[in-house]
Amino acid sequence: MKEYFSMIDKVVYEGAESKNPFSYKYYDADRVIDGKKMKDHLKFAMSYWHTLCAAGTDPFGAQTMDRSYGGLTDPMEIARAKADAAFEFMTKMGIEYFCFHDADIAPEGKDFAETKKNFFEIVDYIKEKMQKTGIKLLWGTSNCFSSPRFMHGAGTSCCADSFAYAAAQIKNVLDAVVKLGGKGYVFWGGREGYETLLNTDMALELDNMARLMKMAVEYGRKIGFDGDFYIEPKPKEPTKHQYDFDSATVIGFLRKYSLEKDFKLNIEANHATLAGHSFEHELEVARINGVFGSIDANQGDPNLGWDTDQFPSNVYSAALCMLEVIKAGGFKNGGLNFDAKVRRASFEFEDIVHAYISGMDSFALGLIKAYEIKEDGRIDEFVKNRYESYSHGIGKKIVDETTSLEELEEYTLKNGEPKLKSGRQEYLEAVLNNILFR
Ligand code: XLS
Ligand code: CA
Ligand code: CA
Repeated sequence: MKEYFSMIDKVVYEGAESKNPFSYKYYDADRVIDGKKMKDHLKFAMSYWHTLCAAGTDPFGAQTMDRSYGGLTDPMEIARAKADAAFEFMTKMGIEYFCFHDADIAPEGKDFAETKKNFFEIVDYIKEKMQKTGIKLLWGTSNCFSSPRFMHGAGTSCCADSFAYAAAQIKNVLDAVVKLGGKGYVFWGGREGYETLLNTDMALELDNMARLMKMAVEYGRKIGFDGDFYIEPKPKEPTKHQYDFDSATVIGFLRKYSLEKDFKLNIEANHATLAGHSFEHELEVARINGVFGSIDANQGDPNLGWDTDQFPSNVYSAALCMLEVIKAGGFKNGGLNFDAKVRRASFEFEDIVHAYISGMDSFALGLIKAYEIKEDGRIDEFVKNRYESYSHGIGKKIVDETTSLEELEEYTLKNGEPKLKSGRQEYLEAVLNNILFR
């Protein structure tokens, strides 16, 4: 079989002192942290689209990367070569999960019947490779945003036929996810939003989106899908107003349509920052509302401000992210999917290897540091003490819901001005740096 990543054999942990570019400096898959192997804390996944399909185009430029897999032209041959390259890459890197859109793995045919045939042919091809390697599917999804047929949206389209087309795609991907033993199905609403209210019935669009999701749950559960459905929030791009703006917005939607039993959130770092939030904010909102599910690990660039989907190298952010994952009790069906692509000028296959090593090492270090933050205890202790006034007296009555506005007025008349304590932000930032850089 043709080799695509011939520059590596097996990438292994060599420790922080190693200068070998093709080694992990921090990711030591079998190292046990808090009773669990690093690889099970992190559950790294490869994104099929960015890794095997993205070719370096941007709004101003043509592709910079050769994705013909040795000059192939037949779309089904390319699809098989992509799968070969994907499994070669994951095996060599020690990545145990992957994620895909239907459109990533197989080409569209002349009609939906042929598209379906192509898709399941490659699903079977992938299944064989999964059985041989032990690599698992983290989640699957449907690309209901690239084709012109979704220019008005998919579940929120004004055109019922587009809605039906999306539903048909979702059905097939759910079948594939079950066939491949996957534990997740993602809804990312790339075109589920609007450009102008002048042509939009927002109420109908949102009701229809929920209808599509309900049908997906009904069908998925019927065919034995026992994993999680996810919504992946994103505020904008490609539509101006995307309905799944951020975690809080999605939670409101899930509750309005009684979908919270089957759905969790897939939080992407770059989408959080586009929404004007920090990554850890989005994760915490999901966690405290019981819908933390999975993560798309990447990072944006504040100087650019769009969805750059860069490989994550910011250890500070990775540590705060992994702290949230630890607080959530770890991943269940979810994991850390590198929804990230190499820069346009990093056009060689070797760059993909460096990108994943950097991303995986950043999150491995993030995990190590997150656990140290927890063990150190100074930050948790500070937070606990900050709210101690709710553990007794009038504070306890507030928390127990045994007081009233009348009693609180009486209390205030008697006690006068509140006695406040400092928030000590600068001290806590110093503690964090002390743990991160010792
Ligand atoms: C795009 C999204 C997309 C989803 C899956 O911005 O991140 O790639 O993760 O459709
Ligand atoms: Ca994503
Ligand atoms: Ca993104």
